Amino acid sequence: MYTLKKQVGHARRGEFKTVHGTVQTPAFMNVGTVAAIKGGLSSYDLKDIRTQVELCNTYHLHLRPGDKLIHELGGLHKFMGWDRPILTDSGGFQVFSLAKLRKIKEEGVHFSSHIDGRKIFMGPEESMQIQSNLASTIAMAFDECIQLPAEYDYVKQSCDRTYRWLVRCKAEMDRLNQLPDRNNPHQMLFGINQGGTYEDIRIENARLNAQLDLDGHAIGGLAVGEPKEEMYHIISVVDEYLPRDKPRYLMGVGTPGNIIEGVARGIDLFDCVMPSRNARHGHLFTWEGIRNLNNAKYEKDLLPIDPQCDCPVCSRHSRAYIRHLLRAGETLGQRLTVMHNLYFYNRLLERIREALENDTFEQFRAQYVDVLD
Ligand code: PRF
Ligand code: ZN
Repeated sequence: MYTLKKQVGHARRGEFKTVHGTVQTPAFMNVGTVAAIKGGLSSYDLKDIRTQVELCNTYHLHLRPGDKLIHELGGLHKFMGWDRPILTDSGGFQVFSLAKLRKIKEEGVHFSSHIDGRKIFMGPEESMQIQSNLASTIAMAFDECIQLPAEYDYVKQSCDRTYRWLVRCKAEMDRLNQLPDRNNPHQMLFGINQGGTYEDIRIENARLNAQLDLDGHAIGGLAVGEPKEEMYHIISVVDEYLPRDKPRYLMGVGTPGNIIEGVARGIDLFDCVMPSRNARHGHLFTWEGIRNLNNAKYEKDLLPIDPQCDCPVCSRHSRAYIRHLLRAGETLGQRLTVMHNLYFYNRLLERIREALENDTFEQFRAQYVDVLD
């Protein structure tokens, strides 16, 4: 259940209650695709870096180790040793970005596994069944994430189908939640708005999605190559049509600048691989902008990654040491940089929440939006 605590313009400071605890929003969800954060962070590390929600992937976990196994072992929370909320993405996006030889039909998608080439079928019912076996806190609807640029007619057809899939997802999730053997019989379902960059398709789709009684609404199909102004415009357009009393989630976005602008347009939840992926390549987020630790000038630098950061890494280690670890290919280097970057994102959202509470969001936005983009 979502409670709006304060609104500043379109920006929302809220609270989202789940069976696995309450999420303070706006929030950043940390991506742990295969039930692990890349870089070797454990679930107790995540608590140290103030993570509220972890995101895992239906597609990957279905392929390995298999959702039936996770169900048998008591669900994803028990399996991972993480007791806070988990959101699972539906497989829609991953099937389209990773799997080979896809064939999209009304009933769902036929594809080959990117691991062993095995032929698999996933439709809305299968996606819900897998997510129900995983027993995540929040399941995502099975959708098609359209690659841009795309023709109007294709986008229209695809969105109509994604909506029909959503109706099937809802019916299947309602059925699954009634089964006697579920590890989370209160699993929530979020719908996903699609429509490329066509305003009228986005609006029609958002209107239809809003009429279904869902637990939250995502905006998908953005940050797939369009200019950021176009993305911001679509968020503003869709914002008007989504229910005020449900959380809104912008999928796969983005830079700190994108997140600040998303919040300003009414978004409550975000996720992105950027902080962890960049970290593993030595690109660190700091309150002064991006710092590239591969740069030779850090060879003898005894300062922490970010002197303004109080994460477990910055309070202990120097740029020189971490640069050395990365260059030596030591896994500790990735672990430390990922920890810092995820902490930075979690703190960014905390500072945004504080700014909304203190009526200083516009100053915060002006101060950081360009530095952190
Ligand atoms: N759909 C799903 N997952 C996603 C996306 C989407 O459109 C995106 C788009 N940025 C990221 N992750 N199911
Ligand atoms: Zn730090």
